[in-house]
Amino acid sequence: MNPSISLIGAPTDIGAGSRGASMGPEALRVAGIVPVLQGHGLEVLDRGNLTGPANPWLPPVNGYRHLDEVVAWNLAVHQAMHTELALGRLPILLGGDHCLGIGSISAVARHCREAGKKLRVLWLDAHADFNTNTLTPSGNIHGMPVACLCGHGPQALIEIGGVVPAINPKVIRQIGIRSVDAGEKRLVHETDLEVFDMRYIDEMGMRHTMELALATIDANTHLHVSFDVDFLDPDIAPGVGTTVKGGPTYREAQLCMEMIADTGRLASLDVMELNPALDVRNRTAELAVDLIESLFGKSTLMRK
Ligand SMILES: [Mn+2]
Repeated sequence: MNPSISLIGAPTDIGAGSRGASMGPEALRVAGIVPVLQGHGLEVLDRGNLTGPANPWLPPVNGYRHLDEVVAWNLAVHQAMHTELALGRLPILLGGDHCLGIGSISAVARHCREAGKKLRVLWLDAHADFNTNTLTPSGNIHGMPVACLCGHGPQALIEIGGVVPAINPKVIRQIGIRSVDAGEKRLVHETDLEVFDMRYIDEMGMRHTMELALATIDANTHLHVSFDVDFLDPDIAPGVGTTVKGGPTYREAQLCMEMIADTGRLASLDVMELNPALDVRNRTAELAVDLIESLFGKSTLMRK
């Protein structure tokens, strides 16, 4: 049965190191996300945009930039995502910077506890996003969401889902990683996070990577994808604030999305860090929508 989709816009760059991800939701709409999904026979409701505090653009305090504002936005995201999941709908969070993954995934985890579902989180990103206030070089909280979800972070963020940690690190699979800070790397190893970095993808290929990342998913699994657009190679996706060269190509990204679609288990999605201020005629938004289309079953291959 086709899922009913709810779009939730979160127009903020409160956790980012450059301004402009606040325009991401509108760029995805302009790129046609609603008609593209409808074209696959999906029912789509655009819930509009959440609201929250403006970006005061201040320096970090105790290793966190804009902590109070980040908490406010994440509480709004948590509530909105959880509401859609409780209605039996498939929410797509239109970011917004990746700090909002805390509110989104804590809501998904809470829903899974309530519904007796197993959770699997795919974190598609150039970065591990596993910093803490003592490890971070910048204080930007969009570099910390995975650590916060695993219980490393300020109380106000780690407890948003009602349980600390919000998720067991074992449910996460990180894919496409190619930029990790030194201290962050240590914590990733200590936590035993399952990371398929670009070296792994280079050596083993995207197909083998995705087979492993999706292994043991069953009919009772809720699959959440947190898609940071900086996952993609900057040659094809320039419209993000934290580009890192050497990411997946167009074909590799398509295969990644198609193999996720093949599981039939995708139940929630974040599309994060798209920054129209850095984009070229909205091409990164159009690429993101193209890949989302594949996530929902468009096959670029000759398949029946
Ligand atoms: Mn990220």
